[in-house]
Amino acid sequence: MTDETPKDATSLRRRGLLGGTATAALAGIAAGAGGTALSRNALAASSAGGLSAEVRPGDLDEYYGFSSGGQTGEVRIIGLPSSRELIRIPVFNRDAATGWGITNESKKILTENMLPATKEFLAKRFGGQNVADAFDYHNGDAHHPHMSFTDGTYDGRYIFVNDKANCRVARIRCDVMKTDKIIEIPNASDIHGMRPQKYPRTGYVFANSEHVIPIPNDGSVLDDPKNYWSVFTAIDGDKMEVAWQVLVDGNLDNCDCDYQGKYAFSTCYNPKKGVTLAQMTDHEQAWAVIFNIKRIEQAVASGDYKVMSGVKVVDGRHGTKYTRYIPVPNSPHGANTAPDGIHVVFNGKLSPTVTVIDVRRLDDLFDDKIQPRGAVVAEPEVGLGPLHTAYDGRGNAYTTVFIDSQMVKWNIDKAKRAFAGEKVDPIIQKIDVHYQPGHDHTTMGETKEADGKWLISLNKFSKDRFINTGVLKPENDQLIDISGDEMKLVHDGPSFAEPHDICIVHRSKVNPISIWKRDDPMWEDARNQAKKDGVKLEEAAHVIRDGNKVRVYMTSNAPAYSLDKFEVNQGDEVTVTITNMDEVEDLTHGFTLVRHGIAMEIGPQATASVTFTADRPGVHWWYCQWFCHALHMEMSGRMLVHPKSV
Ligand code: CUK
Ligand code: CUA
Repeated sequence: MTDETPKDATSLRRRGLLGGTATAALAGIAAGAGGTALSRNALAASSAGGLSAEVRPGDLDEYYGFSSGGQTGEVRIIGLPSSRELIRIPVFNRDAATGWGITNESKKILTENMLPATKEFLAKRFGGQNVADAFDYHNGDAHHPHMSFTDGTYDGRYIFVNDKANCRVARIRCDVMKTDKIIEIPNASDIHGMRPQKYPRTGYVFANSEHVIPIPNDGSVLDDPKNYWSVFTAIDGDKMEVAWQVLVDGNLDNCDCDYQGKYAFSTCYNPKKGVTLAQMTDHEQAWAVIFNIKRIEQAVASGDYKVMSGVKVVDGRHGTKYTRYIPVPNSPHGANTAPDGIHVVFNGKLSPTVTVIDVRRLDDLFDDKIQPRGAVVAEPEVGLGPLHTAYDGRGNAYTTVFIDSQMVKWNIDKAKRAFAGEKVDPIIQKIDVHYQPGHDHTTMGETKEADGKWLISLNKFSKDRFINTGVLKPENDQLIDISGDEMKLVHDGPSFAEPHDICIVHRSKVNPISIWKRDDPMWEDARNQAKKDGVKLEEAAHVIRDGNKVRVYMTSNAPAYSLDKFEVNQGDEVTVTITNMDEVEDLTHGFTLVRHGIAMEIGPQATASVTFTADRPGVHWWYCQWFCHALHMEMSGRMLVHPKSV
């Protein structure tokens, strides 16, 4: 371990920190709570020049922030710099507003690409007879929303986002801002870090499996962590299928990739594969794992893999030609590629340092011309608890330090010179954030077009920053102006549990439509069924009986549906398909069936459908729940359910 030991003897400092992580963290919170620092920041924001976060009534924001909803399982669109929440996109959650998880179209997306074992498990758990009844998981944990790339910058096609809780990756179509694919990743314990390929395009979506598990996880290996592994997954982002996986030593945390299309990177903690907190942290060093994409693709092409759960898995453990393990101080968290296309930062978390590598040295690393640590070009000490780093495109980096509750601005070039022995301090400025920041993100900062205007700090605690909301407080997403020489905190933005990450995209990159196209694939099944039933969705006012299945087709035109009643028998399986014929922007109708747990959104020119069993004899009103017209309250109809004759 001599020349492989991190040059900076951070282990010593880290030990002090680790010795009482909880205490230190608590102390950090207490320290951050001081009122002086906060008023200082607020003053700084209001006095000097710089950018304004004010977006006046009727004015539009410059950026889209795609913010992960964490354990709410959704993605939110935040307008920046105003920090106004604009809309929520349901992904892994159920959503009462739009009927996500209730409509046939959303259920299909939620369930169609589940692993067979999951379908079986959920069918038993929820007592369903088929997948649609069995439904999906009821929760999700969305951490990392990122836009698809073409040639190193956002291309406005998709947002991809992971579900840590139930091992899924979803794709959101940016033309309509709706989720269109969700896949479940096999051989993984949980899917955490996730980034799209930057170059030449996305392409792959890279996803990390975090906790180590036996593979296959069939009960033949239990408490034998030496036989636990994690996998690095490359998903084909066009097809939304797993392209390949790589078997890895240790827990993979966050990932990123280069601007050349050659390498992907993951932080990797728990190298000894511990399964308790004490074991997971009982070592001084972990790794940044480098994946050689070309070599892995060659392995897949030439057959150097094993098929596990239907997926080609390449062995990328220590000593193989597919990966390199760069020792970094324990236990790294964020992985962030700089917009210069050269530097990648691995954030120390339990070490006060961040480790910077130069991607131009990676060819030599894979050819064994240099030692793994030979790729490291800087390792500045930034503060306690570095988690994530963002960039301004002017050579500066901004690292969140969780325990110190600060945002740290440092210069990459100066950090390199200091690492080379020059007496220079890379730290430019530290400001308090409120409190305990996790991710940070700059405008366009994960692309080659980083514009260095705004930085957002996603803080895990808000404590005293807002009026008291009771036991559960909002998080605090703070907006920082980085356009000048000094960081200036300009806005506090409360958010609900809990955005881990936000992807900030200039509005020129995104161009959603306002009215659906009638041939959209979203309701292809409904279109096909209507065709079989001889019904034109656009002119529908039909009740088709097919055994005990009843298909009800109608249209909506403000303020009426084309049917004001339909009749079915108790026990019938009823499918209601509604096409919104209004062609007016923003004119969404709905369908809420009383006492049936059914509600759905039907956007302009969209078709939506829902299937249920008519089990309650009687008269049941349905109504439109989107306020659409002066006669919106009258927009309703009746379902008559005839009792089963005895
Ligand atoms: S992780 Cu949450 S603060 Cu899931 Cu990106 Cu670092
Ligand atoms: Cu249609 Cu309210």
